[in-house]
This record gives sequence, structure tokens and C-alpha cells, in this order.
Amino acid sequence: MNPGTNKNCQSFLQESQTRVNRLLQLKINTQYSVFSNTQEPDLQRLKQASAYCINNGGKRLRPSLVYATAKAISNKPSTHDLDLIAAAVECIHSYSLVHDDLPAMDDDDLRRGNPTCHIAYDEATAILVGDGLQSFAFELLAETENLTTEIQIRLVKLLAQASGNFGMVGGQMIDLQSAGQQLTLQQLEQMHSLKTGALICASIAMGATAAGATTNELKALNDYAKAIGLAFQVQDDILDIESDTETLGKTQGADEKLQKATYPALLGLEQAKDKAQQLVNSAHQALAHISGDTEQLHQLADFIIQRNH
Ligand code: GRG
Repeated sequence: MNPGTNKNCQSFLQESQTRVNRLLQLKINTQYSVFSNTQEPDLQRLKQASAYCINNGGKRLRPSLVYATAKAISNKPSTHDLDLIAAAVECIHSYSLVHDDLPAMDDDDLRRGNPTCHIAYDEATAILVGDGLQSFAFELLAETENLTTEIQIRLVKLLAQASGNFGMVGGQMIDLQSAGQQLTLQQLEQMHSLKTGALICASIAMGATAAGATTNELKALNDYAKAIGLAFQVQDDILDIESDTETLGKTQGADEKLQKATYPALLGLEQAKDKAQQLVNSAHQALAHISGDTEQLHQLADFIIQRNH
């Protein structure tokens, strides 16, 4: 955990990690239990590789946002349903990292401090792991038990839109196309709002939707989400310069090596830091419109720019 992180936030993040990790482990085991009797070695390899990519020490920021948002709105959703929603979001995130690391994309060999999936296994397996995690996410959403069908469908739509062509996939495409090119600040912002911002926004919108948020609450939370989503990316760019490979758990300096447009490259390091802080300030302001317990959302906003990996 980061040395600078508030103690309450640390324990909340740890609690969220425990909850979502337990659910994911249980569901992966259940999913494959039907095959283990047949001793099917190829599926065992897929199971092992999927577990490798899911259980490798991610911060679980997006699940934490699901939990914190739901708490800010109501205690309506059951613990199990929230765990399923949090796990679904994390599966999409983990799949995106597995595919992002592939040679055809960012071509990285280190992720969360371990060899990337295609290095530990092989490229074809890594592609299938990502594909499987993506489908698994929607299966988990379909397993929620105490939500109305209308809410379930809204959750499916939120996650599909955020991860699809007009969300994460589209953002990744823009990112790949723009390597080596000069982007304006506006273009950079648009790319990140799709590539990483959309899934962060969806985590918050999904927690809020499951908890029965009103239109006004959804709007305030969307403002919060957009601000922390962008702050997250600005901080990621800063860490790529200031941190080291061991702390990051991925290759430091990769942005520069791939000639990626970044906030520090466009604004300068100090101004990038100011921008991250301004975004977090506006996230705090957005929460003023929510009357429930927003303490954890405030802490997560701070964590996003205090994190060291
Ligand atoms: C392959 C369709 C497709 C999309 C990939 C999200 C993404 C799009 C690529 C990730 C590239 C990257 C490293 C972006 C920087 C922001 C980011 C998502 C960092 C990793 O997220 P964390 O810090 O990771 O939440 P952990 O490991 O803690 O889960």
C-alpha cells in the first residue's frame, strides 16, 4: 500500500480487495468445476492463466469505487450482488490489461510485478484469457439475485458501453493510432476519457444504479467520476516518469519509449501535478450534492493522486 494513504482509506481498499478476490476465486472455481472431472488439460491451462491474471495483486480501485458509491447512496443492494458487480468491473479491467500488454498493443513483459500473461503462458492463451474474462464479466452481472431485471439490464448496458467501441476499446484504438504523433490537450483528454475514464465512470454509475440513485445523484456522481478518471490518468503519466519499475509493477518509462502523448509531455511535470490536484478538488466539490456517506469517495479521490503505483 502507499505510504501516504490515509489509514481509513487503506483499510477500506484492503476490505474491498478481500471481498472481490474471494468472490472471483469462488466463481472461477465454480465455472471450471464442471470441467475438472474430465481432467481436460487444455481448459486447466486456461483456468490457470485466467487465475494468474486475476489474482496478481491489482489495487482493485474500480471495485472499491462500486462499493463506496453504493454506500453513499443507500444500503439497498445485497453484499453478494455488490460483490458480483465489483467483480464484473474488475474482470473487464483485468482483460484490458492482458490484451494491452500483448505484442500487437503495448508489448510489455511486466504487469503488477509479474511477467505478463503472454510471457508467463503464450500469446494465444493471453488473447483467450482476455476474451474469457470479458464474457465472464457479463455472466457475473446476470447472476445478481436481488436486483430487478430493469436494473440488471441497466448494469449490463453501462458496462458494455464503457468497455466497447465508444468506450475503452475506442480509446485504445485512438491511443494506438496516435503513437508518435503530437496530440492537443483536448485530443489527449478525449482519448483518456474513453480508454480509462469510461470504465471508472461505469464503476461509479453501476454502484449508484444498483443502490437506486436519483437522476440528480447520478449527475453529481458522473461529475465526480469524470474528474477522478482524468486525475487517475494524469497521475499514471506522472508515475511513469517519477516512479520505478519495481514500485510500479510494470515497466517504468514505457510511455516515453512508445512515444506516447502524456500530460507531463504536454504541460510539463509541475503543471501536470497541478492539474491532477485541480481535478481532485473538483471531484470533492461534486460530492457536495450527495447527502449520504461520501467519506470513502472523498478518500478514494485523494488516493488516486497520492498512489505510488
Ligand atoms: C485492450 C481493449 C483494450 C484496452 C486497453 C485500459 C487500457 C485499455 C489499457 C491499459 C494501459 C494503461 C496501463 C493505462 C494506464 C491506466 C491504467 C488502466 C492503469 C492500470 O490500472 P490500475 O492502476 O491497475 O488500476 P491495477 O493493476 O492496480 O489493477
